[in-house]
Amino acid sequence: MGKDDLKLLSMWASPFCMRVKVALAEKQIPYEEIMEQDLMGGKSELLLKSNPVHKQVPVLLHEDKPIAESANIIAYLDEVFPDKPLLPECAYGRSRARFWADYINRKVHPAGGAIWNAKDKDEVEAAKKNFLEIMMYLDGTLGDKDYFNGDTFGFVDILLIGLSSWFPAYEKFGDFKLEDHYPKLAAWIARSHARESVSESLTNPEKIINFVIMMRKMYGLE
Ligand SMILES: N[C@@H](CCC(=O)N[C@@H](CS)C(=O)NCC(=O)O)C(=O)O
Repeated sequence: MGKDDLKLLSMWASPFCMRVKVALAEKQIPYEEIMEQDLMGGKSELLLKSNPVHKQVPVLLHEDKPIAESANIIAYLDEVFPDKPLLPECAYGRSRARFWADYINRKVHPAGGAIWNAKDKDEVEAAKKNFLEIMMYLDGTLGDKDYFNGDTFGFVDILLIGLSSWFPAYEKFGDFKLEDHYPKLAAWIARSHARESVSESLTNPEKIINFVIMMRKMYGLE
């Protein structure tokens, strides 16, 4: 498999792109990253052609064939490159992984976005409460395990750890610390960040916070 076979249409602030980068790093698959710098302004022809339905990054081009939606891309990589599997071996384990993947995909990023998008203190408090309720179930299913599926870092960990790149921004604008509410989940973040695949794929939190400040100004929130 040469580097030219896989291209990732990406954007530095996208937690969904970060997920795919973590998966590629875990599986030690070489690829070329093509940064789509300007998602708000001009999207490239390549992105529009590769993901005409959602027009979003990430898109993985495998031998020029486009695959969209981060969780779908990671499941595809796991099927096509079965070394170092990310999804559990047994059907029950895979079904649980897909259940939590769906929960994370639907809930976490929008709930976090509501915190930094809030117009006033009451909205911040309501958004923070909702976010923490969502995290409660994730903390519960993680329990005392090192990773969501047990001892090995896998599919569900990757989906959530990508999104965790924005958690410092939620904490800043919501004025809370996740570890005060869910120490086990906070320890899981620290444990996951100690992996090279994660530390090298996630954007520095300060850069994300500055990006959020820029968007808040753009939306007239500060
Ligand atoms: N469900 C998608 C979400 C991808 C997504 O929201 N991408 C954002 C960047 S973080 C994007 O491309 N936004 C541009 C737009 O929506 O126009 C996935 O998991 O890949």
